[in-house]
Amino acid sequence: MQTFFIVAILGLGFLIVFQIAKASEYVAVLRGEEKARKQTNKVNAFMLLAFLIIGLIGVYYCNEKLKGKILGESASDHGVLIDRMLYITIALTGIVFLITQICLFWFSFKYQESDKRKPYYYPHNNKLEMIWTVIPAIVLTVMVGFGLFYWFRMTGEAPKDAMQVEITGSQFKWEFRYPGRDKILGKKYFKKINEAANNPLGQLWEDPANHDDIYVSGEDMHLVVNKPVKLIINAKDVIHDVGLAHFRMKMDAVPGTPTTMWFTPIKTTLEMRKELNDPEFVYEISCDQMCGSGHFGMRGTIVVESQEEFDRWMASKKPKYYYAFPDKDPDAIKPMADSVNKIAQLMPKSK
Ligand SMILES: [Cu+2]
Repeated sequence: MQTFFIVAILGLGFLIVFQIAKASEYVAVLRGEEKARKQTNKVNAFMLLAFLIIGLIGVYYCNEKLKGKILGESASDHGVLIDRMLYITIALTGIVFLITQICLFWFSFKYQESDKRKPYYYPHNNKLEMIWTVIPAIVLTVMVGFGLFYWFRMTGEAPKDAMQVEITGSQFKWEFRYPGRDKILGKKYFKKINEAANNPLGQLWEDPANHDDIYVSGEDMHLVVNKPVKLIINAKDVIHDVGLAHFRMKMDAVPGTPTTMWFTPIKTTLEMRKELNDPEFVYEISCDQMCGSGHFGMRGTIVVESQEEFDRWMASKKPKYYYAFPDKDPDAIKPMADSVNKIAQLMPKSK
């Protein structure tokens, strides 16, 4: 039914345009070609001017309407730089946009065809060509240069004291891994991925660096305020993207090719809640690549907290290794050994 209506509306629209075109053709014949053309020209010139004015009012209106709807101040050090770059770009392109659009439409109106003047033939001016080629080229080069500078900084080597968190995307969830006490993420191999055997990331258990790695999924990622964090980003199936809008960071998660980025969170979750007056506020991870039917639900959350709070949280976690090999877990072995001893003590001593 809907398709029928769309086709019918399109058909009617075509008919109307066709009829108008035909009617104006007859009018032109009746009135005389020349006169009709001049009149159309006048109408066009006026409509161009109207378009400029209505368009500019529209731009202003949209701005007013959407004020305050964008994200607040950035919550990371790199985000501050990104925001500044964005505002400079918007300001520069905004000024150029206004000047060029006003000139385009105003000149079309002002210099419309008139019997009172003859057009001046001005085909070429090298100097002008140079000016409007070289100046934008320089400005754009500087802007791209800044972009590249920040890009290399954010994807480059993280500071020595940075904490590491591995984040792995899959349809449709995020999994996090912390390197544990040794501060080294153990080696992985995708063929070892086995959810049933407590190895969802394919950690190679023969690598001792894996034995203290903490695996977290289905809950918040925890980060420490004012401490640089390097994210090591992976994907298990298709391309995902770690989008951290509050920190103004994002990076693709590509299967088989780990990507990295680093930043320093500068506000804790609690500080943000106070600042935004929103007790429900959480930092979000959104998947920024269309990755399948559940893409919209690939939302992760991040808690930014003090070092003490982070340490407390970390202390409550058990390395994945002990889930895969419970017999190696000291916390599990000790009570077991204790109860064996107790039973042995209670047993009547054989003679
Ligand atoms: Cu995704």
